[in-house]
Amino acid sequence: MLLRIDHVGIACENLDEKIAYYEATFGVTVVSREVNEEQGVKEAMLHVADGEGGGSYIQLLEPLGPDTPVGKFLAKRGEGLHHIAYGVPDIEAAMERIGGSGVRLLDERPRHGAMGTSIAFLHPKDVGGVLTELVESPPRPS
Ligand code: CMX
Ligand code: CO
Repeated sequence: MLLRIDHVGIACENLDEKIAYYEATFGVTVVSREVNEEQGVKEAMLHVADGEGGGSYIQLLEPLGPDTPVGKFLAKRGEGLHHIAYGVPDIEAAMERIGGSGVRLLDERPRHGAMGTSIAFLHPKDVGGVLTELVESPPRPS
């Protein structure tokens, strides 16, 4: 059911500074920068690797304000690992199956994620304390 680790989401105070740090330290490059008002974030995706199921990335997240998921997280816990995101082939099927097992879905239907993806979150309290995101990537050009 899971294709790969699509990305790890990392909360930070200053996106530009954190991008520069990741580029200098790990030699990764930014492949997308977006503002996602619905998620309350300014974000960058840094490419790590490509596999059969698609790419894997580091997602750096700066909150658009204090009253957003990442803003609240920073105030409570400070900078660091915010969520893990798994690639799935069919997000609606995955949500139905995982939701049916009793895990609370934070989204009733898929929302828009970075780079044209569809995303949905699972409640961290039902996943052993780990905020978990499901990601369906758009079809790759053949
Ligand atoms: N990882 C693990 N636990 C988390 C967490 C996280 N990222 N964020 C919150 N929690 C925990 C809190 O520590 C708290 O636990 P305690 O009650 O034991 O202290 C509990 O969950 C409730 O947290 P809260 O601070 O009261 O925050 P809310 O309940 O208002 O919101 C959550 C938490 C997960 C429902 C909310 O952050 C959410 O809906 N997240 C999904 C959307 C999102 O994160 N978008 C940004 C990323 C976008 C992207 O990846 O593209
Ligand atoms: Co994410």
